Amino acid sequence: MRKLPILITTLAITASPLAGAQPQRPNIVFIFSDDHALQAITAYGNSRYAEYFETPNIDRLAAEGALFKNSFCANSICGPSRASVLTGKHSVHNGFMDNSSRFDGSQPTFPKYLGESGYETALIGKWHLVTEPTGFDHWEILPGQGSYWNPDFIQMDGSTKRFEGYVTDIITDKTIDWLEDRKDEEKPFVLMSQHKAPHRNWMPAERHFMMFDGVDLPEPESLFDDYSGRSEALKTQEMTISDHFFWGWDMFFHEAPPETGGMMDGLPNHEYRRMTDLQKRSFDYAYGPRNQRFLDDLAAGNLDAKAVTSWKYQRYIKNYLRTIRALDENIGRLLDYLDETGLAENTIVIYSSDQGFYLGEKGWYDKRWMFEESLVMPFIIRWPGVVESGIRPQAMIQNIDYAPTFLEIAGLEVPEDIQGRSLVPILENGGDTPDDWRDFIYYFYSGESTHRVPAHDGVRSERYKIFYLPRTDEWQLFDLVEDPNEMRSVHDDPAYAEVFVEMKARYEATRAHYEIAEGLPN
Ligand code: SGN
Ligand code: CA
Repeated sequence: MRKLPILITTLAITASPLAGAQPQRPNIVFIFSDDHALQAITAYGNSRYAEYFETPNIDRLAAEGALFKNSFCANSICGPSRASVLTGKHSVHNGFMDNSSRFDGSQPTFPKYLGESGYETALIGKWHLVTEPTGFDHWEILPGQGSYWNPDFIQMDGSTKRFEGYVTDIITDKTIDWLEDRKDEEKPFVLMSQHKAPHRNWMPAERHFMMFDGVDLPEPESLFDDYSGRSEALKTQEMTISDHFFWGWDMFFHEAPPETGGMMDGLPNHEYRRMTDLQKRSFDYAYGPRNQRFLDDLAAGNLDAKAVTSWKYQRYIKNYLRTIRALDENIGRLLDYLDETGLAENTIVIYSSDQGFYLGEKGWYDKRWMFEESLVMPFIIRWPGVVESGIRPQAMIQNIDYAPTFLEIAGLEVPEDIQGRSLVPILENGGDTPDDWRDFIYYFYSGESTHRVPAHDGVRSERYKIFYLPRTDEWQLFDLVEDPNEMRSVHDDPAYAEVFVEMKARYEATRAHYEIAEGLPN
């Protein structure tokens, strides 16, 4: 495989005494959400929900900047994705392999490099890397996954404070407050505003409880996938809409009815328990009658197993999109603030999310697999005066590219050990892919026990995807042109014999390039 060059910029570090003479380096506002699927962003196109649901503010950012269509994750879960963003490295090299890891905060990260060069650095919202944030002048984070309702925030002195209201609104309030009260207005800043939404358990804001009432949203074609033509492992995961939702936690019932309806018992809606009496009343007013209708139908025997799954899908997708409505509104609020204060002019704004998500495709919710829905990440960037409005770069990028991009934006050298590549050459060049850009992205999932998705790693080119499942010693190969929904692995199809050999070689070469030790993942 062609060696992927590490980009070294020759720009001087502008924290030098000469800095005053140079134009102010741009500020960076990095808006990051949790589990936002591309299928639920209108600007990404082809959303099956487009007739019913739009993301006008994210779309506005996309209209004014660049939207990367081929944007991928290195490891499709929360902590690992965040660790890759901070370090510019694959999981194996930053040490955060899965959500049971602890982030080694002593390692270099892009906020540290930027801070050392004179940026003011702040982080607000979801962190989820277990250890305390390092490299930020200011931080205020949710504990672990955080809560939607009346959330707690860990303060820099180690104490925890509770704030009444809805988490997405509060994170935006805190983001704007930080901008308002910035200590040193002479310094450029990097601000990471990181949302909990739209992560499970998909609790909407009160103002969105009734959204989509009386509407049926479209189902994905593969909602009732039988998993034929692919590894048996697709059958043994635990993330189906049909069997792996909890009555309380996911479906918003107060207690399990006598008939199970294919749902699991045991995890109540502990978000409800956090609500004030008034909030609870409003919640019950909205969900109570709908729940009762379902229970009556179930008891009357009007719903077969398929109909129950369809009902659960509706409950799920509506709540998911409702949480995104609040997210999009708040992104609009932040963009307006940047406009009104004039900050927008010299501020780069990015919208991204830690990985993609299944919205019923293949019968699933959640992520983890190397299949397209969870492999992708939204990446939208607006950079006034540099990025042409509305461009759609085609280069295959990954979250390991964000850190080197921020370094180059700040005029810093990209250290040799960073594995990603700066996107600046793409951004400055109308979105065109440089000739020496990568042809393959690498993906690694360690196979933690949550949801029982087995370990696998692989590579994807523009057309093909191959991954290896070490526990069962199996290969999967997909032709994304002939089979965009990845319904049939062609690893043993004679017509693909050559492609299979070629892709296996690419897999080995890419692993060698990123220095993935033999035996990993296991
Ligand atoms: C929780 C969720 C899972 C989800 C993980 C990881 N379960 O464990 O459904 O896959 O988070 O999500 S829940 O019962 O607690 O809601 S991640 O985005 O943090 O990686
Ligand atoms: Ca996530």
